[in-house]
Amino acid sequence: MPDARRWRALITGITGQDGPYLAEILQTEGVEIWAASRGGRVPDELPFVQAAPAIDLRDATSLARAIAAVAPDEVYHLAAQTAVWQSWDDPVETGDITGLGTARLLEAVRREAPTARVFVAATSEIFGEPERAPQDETTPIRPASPYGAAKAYAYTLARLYRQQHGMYIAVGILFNHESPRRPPGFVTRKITRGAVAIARGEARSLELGNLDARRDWGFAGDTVRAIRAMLRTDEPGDFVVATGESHAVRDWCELAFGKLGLDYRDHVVTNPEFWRPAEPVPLVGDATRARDVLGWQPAVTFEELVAMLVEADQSASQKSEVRSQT
Ligand code: G4F
Repeated sequence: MPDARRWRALITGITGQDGPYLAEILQTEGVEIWAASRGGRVPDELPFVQAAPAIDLRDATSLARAIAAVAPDEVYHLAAQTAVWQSWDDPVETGDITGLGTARLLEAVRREAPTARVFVAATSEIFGEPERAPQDETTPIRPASPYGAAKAYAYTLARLYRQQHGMYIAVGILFNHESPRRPPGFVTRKITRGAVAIARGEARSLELGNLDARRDWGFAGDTVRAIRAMLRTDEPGDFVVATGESHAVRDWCELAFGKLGLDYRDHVVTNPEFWRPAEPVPLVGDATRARDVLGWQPAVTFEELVAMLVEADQSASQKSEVRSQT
């Protein structure tokens, strides 16, 4: 007798930060995991994930082909152009990939797998310049960057598809979430990598933008637990995923350098190239709904998160030293 068909998940964005954490959770649940990426490949660290036909979010046909081939029970749409600063350099591509790409994905699901449950990743950047803090699911959206505008379109469309087509679509309004898998262009990894390099004598200074900019930073592993729970509720909805704590970039510097026995004020310099003005009303989330409906709450504290990234960067640089000596 062949095995009964297992519950099948399709993830877009497996090469990003969140995809691998999500795949690891789904694996523990016995879900059959497929990933659709641009190159049609899966990272080596995820041997239990199968590669779906390659997709390009700018090409509707490729999305329809991948969804028809996998016939998923659930789809996690994580892929996007996610760097806020890059969205100013290429607003058209950001709109095409992050905004219209979500439209193409939803349309492909509607046609090829209309009963599949869908998760769409939105972001605190849809609030942009919010009227109030903290922000929750009822806060008006006021994006302040091409990326925020593209995500606001994706968010709105996901809600419209839920209403108009009766599809099961959950939306996560994700506040900043970090991990050792975070690419180094984002401020958190930039700080921890920079601090480790300075502690090892490999660099003398670290150039940053606005140290007083504030964000609500959580651990990506906690964020994907919420994402997972969203597709396990009877009714799909919108959920803010946040810690509810606001910290400054300066706090990251103080803790990361401090953990290495350094004073950030001796090493961090500001460079206008990286400057973005601080928002008059900070982005900080109220995740009461996620707590009440999903039973979700973050497990990793801010201090633990900074320590986790510093330790990961220390161990990565020790390994690369060993490799270069052998
Ligand atoms: O690390 P960031 O570049 O992340 P940002 O712009 O908040 O966006 C991230 O989180 C969003 C919410 O989840 C996502 F939607 C988005 O896709 C992405 O994952 O910047 C964080 C803060 C900003 O206020 C920025 O002005 O750090 C400040 N900052 C100060 N110096 C810097 C730097 N940011 C970067 N990237 N580099 C700096 O040198």
